[in-house]
Amino acid sequence: MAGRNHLKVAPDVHRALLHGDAVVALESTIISHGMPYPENLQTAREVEAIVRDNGAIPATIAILDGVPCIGLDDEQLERLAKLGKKAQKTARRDIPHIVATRGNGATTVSATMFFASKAGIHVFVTGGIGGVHRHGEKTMDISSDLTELGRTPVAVVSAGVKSILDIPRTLEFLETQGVTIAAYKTHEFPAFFTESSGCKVPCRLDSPEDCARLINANLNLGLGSGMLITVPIPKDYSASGYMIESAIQTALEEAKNMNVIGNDVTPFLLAKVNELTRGASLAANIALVKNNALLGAKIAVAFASLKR
Ligand code: PSU
Ligand code: MN
Repeated sequence: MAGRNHLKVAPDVHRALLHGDAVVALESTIISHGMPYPENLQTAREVEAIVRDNGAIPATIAILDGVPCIGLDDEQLERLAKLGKKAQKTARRDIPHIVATRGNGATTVSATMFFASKAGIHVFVTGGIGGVHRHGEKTMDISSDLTELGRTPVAVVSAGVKSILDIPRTLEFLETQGVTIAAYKTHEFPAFFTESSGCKVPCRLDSPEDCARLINANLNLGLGSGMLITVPIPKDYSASGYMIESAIQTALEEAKNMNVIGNDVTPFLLAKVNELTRGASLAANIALVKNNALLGAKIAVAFASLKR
């Protein structure tokens, strides 16, 4: 496969792929930019442990010293967590630059999907994906996660997109890109911190086996596009979810009043929401990522057994 020689695949990931065993890809921007140290390192380790405990091999993906790594050992995980925002947030378009300059890149959903696909991994777990920003119809600020989903056959397990984005337009864009969207045990598209966005999803799946069959059909047909499997935030955290949601509304008002625009909007909103909820948003974020990892591992196991 083109590009595969340029990847460094961790020994346990390599072995699993060779034997057709279950593997789950994990992104690294969530570690470097999505959470503060040391919660980021602890969460990354716990997520990997959940994947292992449920029968799959975790492959956290990042570019270290210019080398795209498929699977990180504990030392590399710690290095990335400590680098934090000093690592470059790396989307698809940034990959050649980070590799050519031997930089350290924390991969977003788009770059992680690209590398997972090159390595032959079909299941990928994250917290939330990027989307169409509010006023995206004017600014054209649309995450490359959405176009990657249209062109790369990897299934992304996530809790949907945050309501700081424009969720209906995000779903329209995904439809245009031909991305299959399925919701787990519901017909609602989740809004990250809450289980409901008010938007419906055409396909409902009720078991890891259902998910595995959907992934298998997509691959067998050679559609070439990716899919989004959404999982609502666990019930224990959805109460704080609604509190966080109202903080998001307050933060949006404040951003408007203070004339915060463009790329400054998202960091402003997230910082404000964290402050307003006194850390509840971080706890909810960690809980939903772990919940996604649990399902993702089960899907990868079901998918591997379909292939035997
Ligand atoms: N959404 C979240 N948490 C995250 C991200 C998105 O709820 O950590 C990260 C992911 O790595 C995602 C990226 O791929 O942000 C999207 O960034 P952008 O909007 O710049 O494409
Ligand atoms: Mn953007």
